[in-house]
Amino acid sequence: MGIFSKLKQVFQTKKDGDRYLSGLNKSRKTFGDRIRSLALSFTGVNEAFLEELMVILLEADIGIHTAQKIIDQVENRALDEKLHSFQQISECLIEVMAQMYNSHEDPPMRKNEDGPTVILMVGVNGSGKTTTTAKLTKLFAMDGHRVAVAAADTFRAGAIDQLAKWADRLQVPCIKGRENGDPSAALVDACRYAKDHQIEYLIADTAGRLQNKSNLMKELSKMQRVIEREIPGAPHEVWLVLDATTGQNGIAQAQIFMEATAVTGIVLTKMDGTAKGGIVVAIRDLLGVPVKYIGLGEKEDDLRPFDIDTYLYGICEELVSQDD
Ligand SMILES: Nc1nc2c(ncn2[C@@H]2O[C@H](COP(=O)(O)OP(=O)(O)OP(=O)(O)O)[C@@H](O)[C@H]2O)c(=O)[nH]1
Ligand SMILES: [Mg+2]
Repeated sequence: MGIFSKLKQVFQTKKDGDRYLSGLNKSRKTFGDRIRSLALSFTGVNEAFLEELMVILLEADIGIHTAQKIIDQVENRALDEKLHSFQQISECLIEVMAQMYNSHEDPPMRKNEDGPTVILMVGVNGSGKTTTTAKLTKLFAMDGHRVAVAAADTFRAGAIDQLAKWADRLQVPCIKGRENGDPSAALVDACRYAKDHQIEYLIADTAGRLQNKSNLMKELSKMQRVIEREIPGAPHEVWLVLDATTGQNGIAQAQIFMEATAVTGIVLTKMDGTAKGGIVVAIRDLLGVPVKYIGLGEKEDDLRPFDIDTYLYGICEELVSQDD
């Protein structure tokens, strides 16, 4: 089965396919739709075609390093496998992107079988940590889990209230830090609460202050230390929240966080607001970290687990359906 048929099949199983399509609308316009329009001038895999392809990849924010790798592979495969038609080449392109993503192993989410599973949310300010904490709470709660949140952003005025309001609305406990207090104290309280109340998932929201690497390292390692002291093995997951609209800049941010702590996954927010959806492939190629969830809007229901097939379908719908 060709990759287009496979993507279509995967997508058909989604109950909420429309949500993916509307959330990925902007990226589809700059990526899939433009690749499709290359069919009009296509005369073969020659320099002119590869140049146009490069421009599209760069405008989708795939980044020069990853884009060049993709182009080289498409060119080599076109030669080796004697691919001539536009349909064959476009399938080859999407397959190369899928393989690039799938070439890293994704361990399943680490879960604590003997108590609360702790997820620490980190990232620069405004990336969407607090909103994503609320959205994750909703997803886990809808799956029937007992969830609590820790408001450990004691730095920004109003941050604790912001999460407390979400928690109220979602009817889950929120363990609050004290404004300007030590975030680690809030985390200790939250871990104790989670243990005493049979909480399955404790999601900890942290401050997103911009700071230098050594301060970031100190702060993150202190938080991790106190959590681990309360719940051995915790935090089980550290998710870096990245704003997709920042494109390649997000990669630089991710690198700083990855040097400061063991990031186990990425949540890519604001995909609905950007044409830079290609960043998913670049993140994976350059950092190797899996994208766990994508944010497709501001509301509590606008978070989706990430899978590469649905994503590729979402950014190339008409291209994938061209043989229908
Ligand atoms: N369109 C869109 N907006 C989002 C998404 N995720 C978050 N936002 C918006 O981004 C803004 C910042 O979100 P927050 O969750 O407060 O970000 P934060 O990382 O907690 O910010 P700080 O606490 O200041 O560090 C808010 O207006 C959110 O509604 C998303 O997936 N799509
Ligand atoms: Mg916040």
